[in-house]
Amino acid sequence: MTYTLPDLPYDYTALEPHVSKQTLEFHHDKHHAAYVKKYNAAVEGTPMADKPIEEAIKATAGNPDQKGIFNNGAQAWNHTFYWQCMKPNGGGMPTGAIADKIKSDLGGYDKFVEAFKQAGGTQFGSGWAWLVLENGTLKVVKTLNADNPITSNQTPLLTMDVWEHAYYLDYQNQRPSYIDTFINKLINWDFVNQNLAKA
Ligand code: MN3
Repeated sequence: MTYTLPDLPYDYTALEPHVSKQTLEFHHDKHHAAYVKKYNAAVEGTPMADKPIEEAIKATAGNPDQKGIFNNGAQAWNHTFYWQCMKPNGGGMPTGAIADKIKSDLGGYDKFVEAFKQAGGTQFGSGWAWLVLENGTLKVVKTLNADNPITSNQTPLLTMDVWEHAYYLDYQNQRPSYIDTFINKLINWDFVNQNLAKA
């Protein structure tokens, strides 16, 4: 199954001033596009070529001989998910079912913010911070490089890219500023609520 690079769900300037047009052009058109292209090339002619990308990611996780499929497939999936996790005028307090669940499972919005900042800020090198559902309970986790929680039986609800390419043009080395902005100005809680409803 050829994986297609999705268009951004908003205009390239839609997240300014928090994420610049230049960042989205590089991040989507170069980085994400390259992962998609390499994934499709890596699965071509293998049994993975007929499988949905999620199946290919799960089937190749932890297999050193299939790193090309796993790394590019997971990065292709993660970025498609990440774009939807942001929206113009997003961020701040959640509403709806996720707000109640953050209260009951994580101890409230402030605790979520603390845990999410911690996850994103302490991921050494490249990776991702996530809000996931595990056995019906919310958890904040981080993953290294391309890793994705679906390989640990967790359902992703929200993610934040903390690879330098996600923020360097706009924030240089100030990853904490990018994380604060992501939380306060960008999170698309509607998308998180949709993911929770489907889980
Ligand atoms: Mn990225």
